[in-house]
Amino acid sequence: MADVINVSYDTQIPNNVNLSSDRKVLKALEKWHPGYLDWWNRLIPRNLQQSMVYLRTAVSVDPKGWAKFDYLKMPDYRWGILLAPRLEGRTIPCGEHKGQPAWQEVPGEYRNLLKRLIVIQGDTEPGSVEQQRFLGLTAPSLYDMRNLFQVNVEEGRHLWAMVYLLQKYFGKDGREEADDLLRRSSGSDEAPRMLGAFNQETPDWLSFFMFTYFTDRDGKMQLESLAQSGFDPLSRTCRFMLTEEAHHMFVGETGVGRIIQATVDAMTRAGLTDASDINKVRDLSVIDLPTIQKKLSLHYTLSLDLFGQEISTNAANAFNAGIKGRYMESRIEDDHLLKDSTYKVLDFENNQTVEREVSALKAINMRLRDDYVKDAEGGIGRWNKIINKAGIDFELKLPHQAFNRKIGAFAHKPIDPEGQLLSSEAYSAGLSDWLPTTSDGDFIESLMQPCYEPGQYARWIAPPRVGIDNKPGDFEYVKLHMA
Ligand code: BYC
Ligand code: FE
Ligand code: FE
Repeated sequence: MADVINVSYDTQIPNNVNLSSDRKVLKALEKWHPGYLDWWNRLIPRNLQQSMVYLRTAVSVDPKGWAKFDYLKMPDYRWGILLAPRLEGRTIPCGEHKGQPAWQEVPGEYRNLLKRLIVIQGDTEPGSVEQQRFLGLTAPSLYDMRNLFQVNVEEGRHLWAMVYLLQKYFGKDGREEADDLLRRSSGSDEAPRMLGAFNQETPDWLSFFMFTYFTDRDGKMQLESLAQSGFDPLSRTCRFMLTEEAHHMFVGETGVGRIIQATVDAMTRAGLTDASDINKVRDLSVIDLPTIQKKLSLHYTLSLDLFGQEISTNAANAFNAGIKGRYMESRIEDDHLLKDSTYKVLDFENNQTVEREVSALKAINMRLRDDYVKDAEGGIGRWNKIINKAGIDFELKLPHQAFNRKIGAFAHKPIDPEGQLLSSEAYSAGLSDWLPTTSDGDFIESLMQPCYEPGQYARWIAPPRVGIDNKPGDFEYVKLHMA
């Protein structure tokens, strides 16, 4: 049967996986659906749910035109199940089954390994929406509010994507896992989200933009490696999710860039050139550059933790099984088995950070993290250009990978942003210079006043260069429902 490119609407759940003739899975999804809607409706504040938002909805998996823009209320968003088209003759790209036909059903021996990865992936998606649930109330513009909600509904769809895999391929325990994805919640004491970064607060819009820049980028890298999976339905799902992911990182990069722009513009108008004179800059109602650096360091290091241990048997097993590949696996020129090759990992030995050559198989997480760091560096350079252009002497930097870590070789070590091991006293004393403090948070929060006039922007953020879907500057991206 030919692959379906366009979404079919003959069931409640838009899909291109022929759900209407897959009664068992359709029934399971229909049973799960009300719980999902209930989760969504309880999450986002009511008057925002009633507002008309100019959103894109995926209506096809054709790269040339997969999305349609229109006004709708978020609860009416059509969360669909979309898999990228099957690639003719696709084979398992790596590990001991390399070259065999990709699996269309779950390989029994890897069932638990596969299920665990799908559950972890699925757990992050609703976690992020929970973290961002109140930001609409302080949106700096309708444009930004719309982008927030676009990211939110798509993360909701990513949850659907993983729930579909669990319900279609993992029987009864898949259905239980799907229910648990709605039971856990970000920051909860009894049932928190699985990975640390998804239990942190996203208290303000600077955090939101840093999160979408750094943490959604972990999402991109993990999805890229799952898109290499020998389990074809997972690969196809992740390939389509990546289409949506690009916008999330765009929101993050341009959001931070626009905050920096507003800061340097305000400094220039006031004749300030010293970025370290925090109070004078804050008096202008913009966010000072050192505080932006602290937020950057926080979100970057939280995201590094999402790559797991530098040396990992789990990761070696997943690669060897062909369940998870490397970033751009098919473009790497080696044997894709890694039995005899080595890779350099960062480690901590004799109280120093060192590079150590280990089995490449065990270093799969480290390699993905290295690819992530390279990918993340690009935007930092572009942010620094905005600062340079304004003639201000300040440079944003990624801190050393050993700083502020909770997972891996550097977990809980008193290492500063330059990678130097300190005494625990010196480390504690330095923290307020390196990571956001309560008073930094209070200051940012004081700026978080909603700005809901079409075409208007809060003072601390510059307008975007172009609109969404080529809309003009004063376009009303959200028609607010005033309760
Ligand atoms: N927090 O051998 P290791 C996204 C555990 S983001 C808590 O390194 P592995 C998104 C680990 O589970 C992408 N625990 O493990 C972004 C293991 O426990 P067990 C999400 C952690 O499996 C923004 C033990 O420590 N997707 O999509 O190689 C918005 C040993 O560790 C953590 C994925 O992550 C942690 N940070 O690596 C919305 C893809 N790290 O099993 C969405 C799926 C490690 O010994 N996940 N542990 O009890 C994976 O591929 C891997 O599970 C990990 C961990 C990379 C996360
Ligand atoms: Fe996602
Ligand atoms: Fe995302």
